[in-house]
Amino acid sequence: MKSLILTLTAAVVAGTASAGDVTGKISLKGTPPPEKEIPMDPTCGKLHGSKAMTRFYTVDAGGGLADAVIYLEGAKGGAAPAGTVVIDQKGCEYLPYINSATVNQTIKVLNSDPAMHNVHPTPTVDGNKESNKAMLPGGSPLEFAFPKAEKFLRFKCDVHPWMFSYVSVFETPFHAVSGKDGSFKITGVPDGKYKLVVEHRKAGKVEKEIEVKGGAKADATLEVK
Ligand SMILES: [Cu+2]
Repeated sequence: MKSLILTLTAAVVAGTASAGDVTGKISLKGTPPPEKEIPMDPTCGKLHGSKAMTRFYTVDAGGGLADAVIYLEGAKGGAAPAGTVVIDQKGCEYLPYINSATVNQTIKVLNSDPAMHNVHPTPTVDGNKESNKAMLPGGSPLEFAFPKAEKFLRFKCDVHPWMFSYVSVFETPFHAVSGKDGSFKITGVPDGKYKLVVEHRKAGKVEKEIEVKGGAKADATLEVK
């Protein structure tokens, strides 16, 4: 009872516990090397339509870098992961290329192609299970979940050796992937001080200390390696 009263008093003194969104833009400095054309087989070439290219650096006209993973390192609290991470196989490519998930969150893989794929996650952290499942055209979605944190956990297709997608799995629910313009949003972050980390498969990593007070803005720049 005593601790309950103390807790209530603390809440009254602090006012309403506040949370907000951490938003910002990830930019790329430098000129990335040109992407390479992916030599697809004729069936996939037709399904893909346009030229298939690697997606190492996806940068828009304003210098915004897509596919960077942003997270609040070690941050506790927050809601359980909402919803499902969905990865589609379309035009013999995984979409999105880069994803983020919370441990044990459902990752659903679809097949929108009239072609067979083979979904093969290849985790490297103990406790995360490798599996390998064929997926016929129109097949039911496959579901995966990983109990351990792992950065850039790779999914590949054994039928099409160029097909890759990566899912970064976190203990904390506070993570996001930057969109086409480099922008990102991590929702519902309780007020406090955090270490924000930005990581990109090719451009490496930057960290910055941020303070959230009903939300925060945090831009970051990565450099071409
Ligand atoms: Cu495939």
